[in-house]
Amino acid sequence: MHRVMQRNFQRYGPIYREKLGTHDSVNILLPRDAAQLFQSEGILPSRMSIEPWMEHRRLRSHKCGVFLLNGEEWRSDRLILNKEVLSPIGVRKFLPFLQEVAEDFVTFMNRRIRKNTRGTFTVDLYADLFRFTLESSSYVLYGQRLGLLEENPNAESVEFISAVETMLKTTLPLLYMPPGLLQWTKNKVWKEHLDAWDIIFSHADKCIQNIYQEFCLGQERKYSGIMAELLLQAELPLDSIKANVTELMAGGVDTTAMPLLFTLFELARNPHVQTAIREEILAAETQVQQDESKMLNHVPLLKGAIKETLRLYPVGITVTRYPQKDVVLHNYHVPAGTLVQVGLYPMGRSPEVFKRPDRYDPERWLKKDDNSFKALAFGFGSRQCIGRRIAEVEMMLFLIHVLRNFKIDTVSKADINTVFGFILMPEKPPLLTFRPIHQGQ
Ligand code: O4T
Repeated sequence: MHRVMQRNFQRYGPIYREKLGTHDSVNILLPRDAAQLFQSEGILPSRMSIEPWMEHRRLRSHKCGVFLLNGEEWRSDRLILNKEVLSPIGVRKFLPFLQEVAEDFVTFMNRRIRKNTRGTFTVDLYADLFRFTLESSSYVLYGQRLGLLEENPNAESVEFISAVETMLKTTLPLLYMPPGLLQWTKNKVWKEHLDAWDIIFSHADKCIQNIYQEFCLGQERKYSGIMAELLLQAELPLDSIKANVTELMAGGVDTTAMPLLFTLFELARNPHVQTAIREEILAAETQVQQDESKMLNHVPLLKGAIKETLRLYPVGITVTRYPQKDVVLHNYHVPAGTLVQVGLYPMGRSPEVFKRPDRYDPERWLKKDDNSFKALAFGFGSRQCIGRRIAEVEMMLFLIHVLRNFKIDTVSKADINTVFGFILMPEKPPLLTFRPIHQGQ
């Protein structure tokens, strides 16, 4: 899908119309056209809905979270959630939780390295990164550790991870089915999709239940995650809290694990970039005397590396909008209600937009060049990814701890082939080698 879009832009130019199944869309890739689209949106932006997900919620009479809601319902839930999930106050409260899990990941890696004699460790980090991101998400949301970075993680959480993967993978083939046809198709994919959702919701429900019980017992009042804060504030009804916490929980696994894998791979095959970032981290440490919450504002090159990863490997390959009022894009009149897609993958690799797009060069984000509307992987404006701050802080702290303790190398320097399975993933996960940096070396 992402490569087809890239070919279409190369063939038809920076804007083209397309009909994909029942979806009629206008596709753009230039930052100034994206700016036009986003600057014309109102206070209730709406995205392409995910029909199979809506169908599941209807079938099981589950409430929708902000990802699936639209209009005033979306806005009222979103404004309440923003305070705990996206605001700097919310971030300051949950940051220490992410620090703890990032440190535990280093311990988890060292334990495995000590096991094998050679002192280095070559591993397919795919599964481990999912454990890290699920451990982080559930700690930030429920204030509870799942123990996924211990010797033998509990089976339920492992089942949850594979359910999220299955759900995402089965979403794509169902996405372009005419709505309403889903429930009549006996086909395997729809059944697999439903089963995966049921596992996701039952697991999230269990976590929510025992937080709720603890909460009702009136625990001592220290911050114990986003869910507890939402219960305390009692601005959202319990079933809305459940729906949104389930989206945050399931939505924070693959979407954060993939960019981490791609970043480690790019740093492994660009050792000078890796060294520059490691030096920036060590310098920042002395500046802030180990207070890592301040550190995040002293590592611009690391921030650039994450932007560079999301440029080349955007987790969501498009940002979609239905403009509420007519808009002019690239001198074309686009009537309200048309599905407009910003092709993030083609934009990120377009020489019209980025000089030397093939180079992994975090510095490009630090230059005074005009980078506006070029870093859109988390979307834009009031409807941007609500998990953005959790994901950014989680990735920054993970990379700070990993780069401080290990040199990363990769077996093959060849480009990774990417496939689109509702999120952008590597066709074959790269093998990474971890070499411990003994403190003070
Ligand atoms: C939509 C969301 C939060 C649930 C289960 C989600 C996911 C998931 C997600 C989060 C970005 C994306 C991109 N697709 O551009 C890849 C799983 C909710 N999510 O992965 Cl209940 N951030 C997806 S997008 O269409 C938003």
